[in-house]
Amino acid sequence: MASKTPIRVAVTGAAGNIGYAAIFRIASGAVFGPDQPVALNLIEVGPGLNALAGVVMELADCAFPLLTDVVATGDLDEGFRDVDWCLLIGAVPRKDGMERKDLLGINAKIFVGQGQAIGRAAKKTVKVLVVGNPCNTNALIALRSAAHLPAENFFAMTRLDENRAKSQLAAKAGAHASDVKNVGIWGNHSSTQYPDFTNATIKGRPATEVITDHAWLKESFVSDVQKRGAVVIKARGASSAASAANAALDTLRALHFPTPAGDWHSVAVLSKGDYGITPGIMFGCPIRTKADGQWEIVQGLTLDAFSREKIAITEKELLEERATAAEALGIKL
Ligand code: NAX
Repeated sequence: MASKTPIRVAVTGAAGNIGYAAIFRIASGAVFGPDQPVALNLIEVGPGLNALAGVVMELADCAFPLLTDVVATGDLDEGFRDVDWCLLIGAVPRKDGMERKDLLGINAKIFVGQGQAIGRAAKKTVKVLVVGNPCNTNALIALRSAAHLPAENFFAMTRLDENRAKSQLAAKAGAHASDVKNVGIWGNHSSTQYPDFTNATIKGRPATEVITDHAWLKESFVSDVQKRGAVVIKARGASSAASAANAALDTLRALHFPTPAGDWHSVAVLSKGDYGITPGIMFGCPIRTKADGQWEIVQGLTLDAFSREKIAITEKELLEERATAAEALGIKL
């Protein structure tokens, strides 16, 4: 057993599809490194608690050298006690006949309770990544509910969209996904998101020089990334799970370790007005993680008229989501 203090990670929805695909990799050391012990606090509700008992048995059966202990619970205060990271995956899915407004209202209440419990029980330095949809607005609710915790430590996941965008640009350019860098996902994790190809690079060259079919970039590429989740659901009969878990782990790693020179990664953070975005919404944008663990929004990017127009659409949607959630909760967000 390595001698470092364990990093304690809480995961809600731990027995669900994404949770199940994520926690074994966290326990194996794939996120925080091969010499960093980890502890898992797994949180479920209802029938998920029965399934969770089996997941805990499987974790034991893996005999992971880095896993120090596992807490499995339905109690939020117990689940978030002294944690360093919260991965909030559990959320109520949209069902047939349910309006988007209803879904926002139901999940809004869940994230108030979780935010409050994180504020009470977690370490004051805790970082929170929200995956459960609508993840941007859920993250805003959690951070507003965890009153005294720094807003800088709350994030919503747009990394799956970034990974999808990189993969599609690489396929078009005949390159590998790892050759594609500087892809920023702006705005909401929804079909209004804007995957910015105008600042992307492929093998160090502007993507707009490598891919000369600009109509493809503006139309097919943007739309395919926006709708990729729906296409996966249609093919698989279930929403993206392994790729979503992988993106969640990529996000944790990207926020834990300094970003390599010249690169950046995408995640939604609380807008303070950078690039003219309305303050007070969780907005996807390109960020860099610094050596001290703090992060900064990448500054000085040129956003052309096309990009500005797309960003305005997703900004409008997030403002509407915030208003709907605030109305459902009867509070100001
Ligand atoms: P599943 O339905 O397989 O699992 C969800 C699990 O969460 C269930 O086990 C359920 O019991 C549990 N749960 C529900 N409410 C809870 C609560 N209040 N506290 C603790 N646990 C709770 O869904 P899964 O496929 O794992 O997806 C989880 C969430 O991720 C959904 O909201 C989904 O929309 C969202 N996604 C977000 C993505 C992103 O990029 N941000 C992409 C993938 C995914 O669509």
